[in-house]
Amino acid sequence: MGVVNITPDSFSDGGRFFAPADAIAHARKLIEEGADLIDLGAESSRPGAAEVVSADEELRRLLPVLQGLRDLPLSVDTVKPEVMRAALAEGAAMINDVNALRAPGAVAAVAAADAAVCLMHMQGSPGTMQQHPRYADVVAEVKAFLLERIESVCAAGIARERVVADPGFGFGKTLEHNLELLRHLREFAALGVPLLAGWSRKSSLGQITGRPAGERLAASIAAALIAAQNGAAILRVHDVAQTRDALSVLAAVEKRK
Ligand code: HH2
Repeated sequence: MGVVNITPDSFSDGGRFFAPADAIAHARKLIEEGADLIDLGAESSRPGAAEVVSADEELRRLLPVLQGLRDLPLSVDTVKPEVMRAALAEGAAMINDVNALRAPGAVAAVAAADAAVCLMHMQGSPGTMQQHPRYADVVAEVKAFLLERIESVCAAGIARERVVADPGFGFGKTLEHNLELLRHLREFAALGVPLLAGWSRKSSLGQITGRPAGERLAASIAAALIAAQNGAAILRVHDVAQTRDALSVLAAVEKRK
C-alpha cells in the first residue's frame, strides 16, 4: 500500500502532493513501482495534529484525486462517515479508518457498500495520544480491541472477508509498545483477518536511529520486512520501489511470490 497524502501537514511528506495533479502523478508513480493499492489521506493523523479538517474540506481535497485515479485500486484514509460515503460512491476499494469505524454512522456507511475496510487500533485521539500512552499488556489489549471491533462490524453486516486489522503503530504507543506489538505480530493472526502494518518513516524509527523523517528509509524497510516476516499482509509505505526490492529478497528466501 503506497501512501499519498493530500495534506499540507503530514509528518513525512506534508505539502508535497497537496495539488491534485501532484497527488495523481505520485499515485501513478507508486503503482508503477509496484504498489497494489494507494492510500489517499486528506486529513493528517500525525501526533499532535492541531487542525481538524471539516468533511467538506476533506472532500474538496480528495474528490479530484479520486476522480483522476478511477482506474486504480484506492484506499481512503478517513474517520468521517460522510467522507466514507462519498469515497465509496466514487469507487474506492477500501476505507482505512484509524478510528476503526467508531464514529456514529461509520459502520453503516461501509456496510452499505462492498469495499474492504481497515480497522486500526488507537489509544486516545491524534491530538493527545502520545502524551501518556499506557497499557498493562499492550499486545493483549490491542488484540482484544481489534477482536471486539471485528465482531461488532461483522454483526452490523460487513462480511468478514472485507475486513483488515491493524495494531496502529505509533497511535497512542511508546517506542516500547510499538516494538512489543511488532515482536508479537504473529499472535494477531488469531484475529482471522489479514493484517496491515504501518511503520514507514514513523517517529519510533527516529528514536531508534536518531534520524529525521526524511532519512528513515533504511529503518522503514527493516521494520516493513520484520512485519512481513511476522505475518503482515499489507504494508503501508511511502517508499514503494525500495520496499518491493526488500520484499523480493524475502520472497526469494522463502521461495514464494
Ligand atoms: N499511519 C498513518 C496514517 N494512517 N493507517 C493505518 N491503517 N495504519 C497506520 O499505521 C497509519 C494509517 C500515519 O499518518 P500521518 O501522520 O498522517 O502520516 P503519513 O500518512 O505520511 O504516514
